[in-house]
Amino acid sequence: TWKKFAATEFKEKEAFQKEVVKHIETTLARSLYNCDELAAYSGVALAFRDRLIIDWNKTQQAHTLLDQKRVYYLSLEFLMGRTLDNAMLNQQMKDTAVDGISELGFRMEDLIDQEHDAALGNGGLGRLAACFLDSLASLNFPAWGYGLRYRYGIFKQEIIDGYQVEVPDYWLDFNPWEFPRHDITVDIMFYGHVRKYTEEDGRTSHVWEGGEVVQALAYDVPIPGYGTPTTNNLRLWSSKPSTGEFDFQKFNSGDYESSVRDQQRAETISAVLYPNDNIDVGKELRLKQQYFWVAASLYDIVRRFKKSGRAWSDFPEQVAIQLNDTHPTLAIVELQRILIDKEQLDWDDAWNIVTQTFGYTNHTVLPEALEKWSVPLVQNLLPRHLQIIYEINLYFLQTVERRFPKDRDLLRRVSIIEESNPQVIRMAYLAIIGSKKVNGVAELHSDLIKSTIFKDFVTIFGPDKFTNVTNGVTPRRWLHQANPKLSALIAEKLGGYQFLKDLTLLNGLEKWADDKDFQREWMDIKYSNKQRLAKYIKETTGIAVNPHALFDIQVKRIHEYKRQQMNIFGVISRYLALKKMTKAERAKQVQRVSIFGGKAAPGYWMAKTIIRLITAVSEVVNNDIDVGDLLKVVFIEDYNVSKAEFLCPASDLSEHISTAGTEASGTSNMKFVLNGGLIIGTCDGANIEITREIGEDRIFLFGHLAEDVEDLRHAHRYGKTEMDPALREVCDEIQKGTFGDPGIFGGLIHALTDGGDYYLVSDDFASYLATHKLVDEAFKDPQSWANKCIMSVSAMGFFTSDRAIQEYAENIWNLEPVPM
Ligand code: 26W
Repeated sequence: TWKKFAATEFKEKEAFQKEVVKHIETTLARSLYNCDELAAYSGVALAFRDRLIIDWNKTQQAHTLLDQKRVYYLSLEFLMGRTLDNAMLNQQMKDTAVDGISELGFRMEDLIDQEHDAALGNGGLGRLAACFLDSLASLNFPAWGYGLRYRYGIFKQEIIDGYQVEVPDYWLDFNPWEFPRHDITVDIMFYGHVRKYTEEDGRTSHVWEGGEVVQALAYDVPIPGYGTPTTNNLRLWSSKPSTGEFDFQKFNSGDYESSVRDQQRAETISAVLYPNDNIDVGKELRLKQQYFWVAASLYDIVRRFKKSGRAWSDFPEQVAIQLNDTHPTLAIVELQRILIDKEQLDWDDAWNIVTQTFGYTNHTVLPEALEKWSVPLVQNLLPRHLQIIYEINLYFLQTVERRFPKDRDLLRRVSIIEESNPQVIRMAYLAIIGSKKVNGVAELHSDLIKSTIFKDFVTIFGPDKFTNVTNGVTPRRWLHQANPKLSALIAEKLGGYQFLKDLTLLNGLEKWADDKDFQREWMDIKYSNKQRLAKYIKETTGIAVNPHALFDIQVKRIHEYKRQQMNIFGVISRYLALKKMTKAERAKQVQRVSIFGGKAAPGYWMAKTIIRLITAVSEVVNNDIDVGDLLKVVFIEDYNVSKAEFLCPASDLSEHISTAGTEASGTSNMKFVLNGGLIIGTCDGANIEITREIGEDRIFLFGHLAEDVEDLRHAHRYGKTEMDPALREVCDEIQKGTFGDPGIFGGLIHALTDGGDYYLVSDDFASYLATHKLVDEAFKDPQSWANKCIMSVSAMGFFTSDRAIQEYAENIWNLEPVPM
């Protein structure tokens, strides 16, 4: 009987329309007469959600029955963006839906625009996790993501009087893409104490007890693959008071406030995403978030494994857990605790299982971003975990000492505990020691971690433990969804959309790169994407930009190491040069629009000052009649995934200009090139591999190499450097007050002078400006420019996240796909 009534999916336009109307009238209780765009969006979303659920259930049943190895991707951030468009495209149903919805009187773009971004991440690391989920499902890998269901994602950025102002991002009013699982809860303990006792057989055991208990409630999000029914699961945990904990006694006796306070304290854990990118602040609530999420996830993973009835020694054959940076490193300690304290395994058997299960991905070498937790904090919050960490460290140091006797300094250097005051736990070291494999995210970065921050561990464990998996991006969202016209043009030439599943097929474009008609079609699409952006800029900022001008875009988190300050100094330099020119000279210049976007961490004062300088410069330059259309400067408010989707297709040039050796990989560099833009960049992160793939002639590289950085910094420290003259001129102009009260920008100037110019802006400035000149020259030759763009796209196959996931599956997880 069940089968007879099981849900079926719609395939035709009319069936789709029927589902939409049904949802609007019943699920949403609206009618034809009060159906606005939000209601229509909701109806479409619910109709697609139904289809997704069917595939999701089937996939999960199949994966459970097959009982193959699964991978669990633990990430504190999943920067998913919007879901509807992606769901329609992955199910290859968008055309039907667009048609169907227009007959109902709506435009699909408007409905898509109603959706709130799921912004549960800061930047690169969170978006990478989202691309990986897309690839895992598209390649039919059995995989789950585990994360936190923040009530507030990354703040919304408003620009008021030129300054960044943070506004809370409450995104959960209506979210059709998540399913609360009221039956899946885990009690999580904090604080308390450890009681030691002796078992009957004489062994010592430990119980952790007497702490405060908070409940984790699971919310599941379906993750569809492209062109396959495989639909994986993203499980996000939400915190609430444990049922035993909410004090009805207090409540009934009238002490409402204190009982409500308890509830709020529990809910605070998953309330808000920490808005820091690449900076560790070490707050207790953040540690609570980490343990809460890790403990709930491991409980869930272990529960699932135990249901299969296998022996513990099979655990690493059934389960791979990937740690997205060190944020989930406590999972290593928690699994060891479960195995020894709850499951009564011997330490060594347990530790063997643990170290075969985990993989650790490092995403940054910046020292200020490496997580360290204070020992007293951990002692108080997780007393049993601290004991286990000490023990892991003890056994580790003993083996090191046996292999390298008498090297006391080595022991000090590699100890998980740093002997500072207070002592701190080096989470990266714990992650390395507890994992089977450690990887960086681009070749240069993976080499750098081996030769710098993790050097000693390469000596101890040997080089094979350390590997590289260069990042990638999903071409479904970042080409097909973001740039449907270009995707269609490519499909027309390649005879279909297979390239979306095998991106190396793009190399078939090569033979069209010199074809004049093709170049024109290609550049027409670029132009229409630029027009759309120009319209958006006009509507949101009032600034009129000419879509024929060169669009130069730098969008990413604002950080000194990413050097947005160098970009805006370059813009000022260009402005000063234009001012000095005669009319005739100006007439020969390339028109440019410099576009910036990105959020500054709320407590990162320098980053906020950089934003302030950009807005100040735009104020002056955009209103200078001498300059007119030759130079416009725009700051796009509240850069997020949805905005990236219309910015990437609209660039002629994008900037990836970090100080060499500081940007682990970068992923927007890949998105921009994939959309037919050229890039200016340093020899850093994935820029290097992009150059290798597309060819040196198609990228504007400049600046010093990573290997020079140490010496250059040293020279600055000893006052052996003169500031670059062009940069000097820029600084003088700022200090003259051309861009408003120079006092505001004192910090930026100071960083270049007495501050020692840590990010080497002065050292790279001349080469940066010279390279921009080359860009101008290249842009004056539209045919050669178009050829460069097409040739670049044809060589981008390597940078799909499908390739990255395949490498993880083969070299790290030992994971097989499940064909559906
Ligand atoms: C503890 C504070 C904190 C928060 C976030 C430290 C570090 C992070 C992230 C690891 C920073 C991050 O997002 N790194 C970026 O990861 C991307 C994906 O691998 C890379 O492409 C970027 O180069 C890297 O900056």
